[in-house]
Amino acid sequence: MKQIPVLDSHTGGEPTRVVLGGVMAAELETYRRAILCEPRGHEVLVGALLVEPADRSCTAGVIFFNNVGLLGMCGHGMIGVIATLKHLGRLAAGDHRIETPVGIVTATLHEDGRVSVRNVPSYRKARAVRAGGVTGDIAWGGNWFYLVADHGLEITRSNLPQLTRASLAMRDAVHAAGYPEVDHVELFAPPQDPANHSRNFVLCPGGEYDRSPCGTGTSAKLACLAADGKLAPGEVWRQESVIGSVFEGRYEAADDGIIPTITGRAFLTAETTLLLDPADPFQFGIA
Ligand code: PYC
Repeated sequence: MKQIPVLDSHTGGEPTRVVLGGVMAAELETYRRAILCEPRGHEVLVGALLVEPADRSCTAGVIFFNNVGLLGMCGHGMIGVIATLKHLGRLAAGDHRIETPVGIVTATLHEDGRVSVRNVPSYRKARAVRAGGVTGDIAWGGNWFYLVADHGLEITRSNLPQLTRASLAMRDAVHAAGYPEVDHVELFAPPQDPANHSRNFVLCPGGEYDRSPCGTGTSAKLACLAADGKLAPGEVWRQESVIGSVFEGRYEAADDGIIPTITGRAFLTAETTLLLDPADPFQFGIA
């Protein structure tokens, strides 16, 4: 049987499964669903394959993936990767450069276990794009987002089916409006906790919702706030998720955009070895 050792964690409720061996980057597409999907996982899982970095100044390289393909960057996932590497004794508190397919990020492991991710440069590509009866911005934060505030929906757990349906329709509409690169939709509402600035619902590429406030989504939000002059460099933005977990974000000004830093915390949940039996008709997952 093929064996794939993994370590699971969650960051603000959103799970990450770090692949520690058994799969090389060139084989990832063959094993992607086996690692993430049923019967060994579930559609919400984000995978992180550790690879040798091309840039030797980096501690590690990471390829993020989900139930439908690869992700450019993943904020909650990067926080999970750093917590995992700390658990394994492979890194200590301090700054660590980590290579991703969309650029190098710097992850700082704090003494108290929190992790800050200085993300790739982020920017707003288009403002006030009308699609599917709503208006929103298109922004890059390591993945592509359509960010919408005028949706008229309650961002609550009891409203998740409606939020998911509406966001899927908005994504189709924004593709038809000329932005086929958008694979995440982010809806905003006032926070439930007055200590925070905003609450969001984030639709992920495979149709699942992000339990965390989404690190790349919060980066895209910071880029829009900066472009509108609504948040100053260094000022803290507390983004609350649909389940109430929080990321803290701030940014530095950069040419044509910003460099966001997102802070959160991950907790380990399982250490296991996945087994793929050649006799199992579902050895590669239920697609
Ligand atoms: O935290 O960037 C993120 C993320 C992307 C998809 C799920 N989480």
